[in-house]
Amino acid sequence: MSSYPTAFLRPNPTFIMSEAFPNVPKIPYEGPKSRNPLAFKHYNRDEVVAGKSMAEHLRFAGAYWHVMRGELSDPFGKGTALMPWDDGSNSLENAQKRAHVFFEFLDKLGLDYYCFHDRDIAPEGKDLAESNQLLDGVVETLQQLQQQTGKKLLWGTACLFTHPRYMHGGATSCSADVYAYAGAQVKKALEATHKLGGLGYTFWGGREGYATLWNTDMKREREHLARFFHMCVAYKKEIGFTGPFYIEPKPQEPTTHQYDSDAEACLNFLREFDLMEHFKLNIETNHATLAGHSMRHELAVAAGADALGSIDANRGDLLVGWDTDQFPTDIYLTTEVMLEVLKCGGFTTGGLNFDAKRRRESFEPIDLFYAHIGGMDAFARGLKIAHAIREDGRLEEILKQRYSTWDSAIGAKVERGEATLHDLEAYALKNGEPKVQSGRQEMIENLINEYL
Ligand code: XUL
Ligand code: CO
Repeated sequence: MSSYPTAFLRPNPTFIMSEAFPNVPKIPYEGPKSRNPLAFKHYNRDEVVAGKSMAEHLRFAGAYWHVMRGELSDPFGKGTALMPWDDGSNSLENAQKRAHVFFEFLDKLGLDYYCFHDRDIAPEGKDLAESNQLLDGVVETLQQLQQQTGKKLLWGTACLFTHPRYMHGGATSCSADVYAYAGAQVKKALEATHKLGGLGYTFWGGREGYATLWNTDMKREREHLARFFHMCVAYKKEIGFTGPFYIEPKPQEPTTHQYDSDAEACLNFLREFDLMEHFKLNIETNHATLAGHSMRHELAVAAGADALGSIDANRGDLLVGWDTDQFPTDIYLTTEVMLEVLKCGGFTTGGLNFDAKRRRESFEPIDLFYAHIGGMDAFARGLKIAHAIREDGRLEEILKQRYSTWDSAIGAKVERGEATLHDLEAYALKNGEPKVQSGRQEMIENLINEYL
């Protein structure tokens, strides 16, 4: 066991909310005419849209790793972010202080949820036992902060990609010893998530893939990953954690190829290894576009399999080929996302987690607020527009008409699973040359623009 002094593991009993952002008030809703950059123009948390408040629909979460640990480095330069509250040390006290600052941030923005990796909230110790102890210390602080503020954990996860031991992967490592270490780390992260009442638990396999096939036994690695997930399912049941597991697809970066490359690949994996009932997907915009898909495509694939669990809200840059994790500000994008979310009945355990970071040049703490305000307002508009499009009903009617031949005669027979090729032939001979209709794409796009 580690000899970390237990006094440090006790959270501060007096608990005083820090004032890391003294010049930032609680962000108010001031409406579209406001010119105050520290106010919401569209996100009015209690305003009811389609029978639910905006806050209930959108379920915004702050990402601990970006807000508190994002130094804003890029592949060519070191971090620029100013974090005056952070002493830069790996001490437990510093980690606990950060947690207080984070909750001040959540509170001022009115973010109801948050997400973390184990190693964002607590430092890595000299060995696994000490790392676990440090994590316990911060989890206690977070538990207190949640109780005081009513904020909730949307999901937790384990960081199986930063430490050099994971250079070949965690659950797909060529080393069984590393695999065991990864299992131990996930076990602890699951316990932490459960203790904090987490609504879900995410697996993002950043290094679960390969750099080159020359040194990789892909079949074996995928089977190891499936066994890993089955062990996690068993442990989840053992501790009574009832939230869903999410897989977050991404095609590459840092690997050349990640096994969870896109929604279809994830669903195939889950079906192949009999894991479907335990997992949903956490779809991230910039990962979708890196995979060569639109965000809407990935959401539709997940929703089609009844596996749309949660969303990592961000966007990429058309001109930059890596995961830039920018804040979502494009109303067209947020409208498409909210159309898909509303279509499948809204979030249950999931939400919109801002897995997004400021640009390296936006290095002041106040920029954290501008960034999130913009993302929240963009999604509030997306929600309202998506609802208006659905209320209007014209789009739905166009789709209904487009597929109307499936509602009767041979179409209905096929859908009921009662048709054979003999039936199709008999019908086609009698029916003659089929009449085809215009897809009306431009007309539909014009219709959508009426709402923007
Ligand atoms: C990395 C990424 C992660 C996951 C959680 O691209 O999106 O932050 O969301 O591990
Ligand atoms: Co993410």
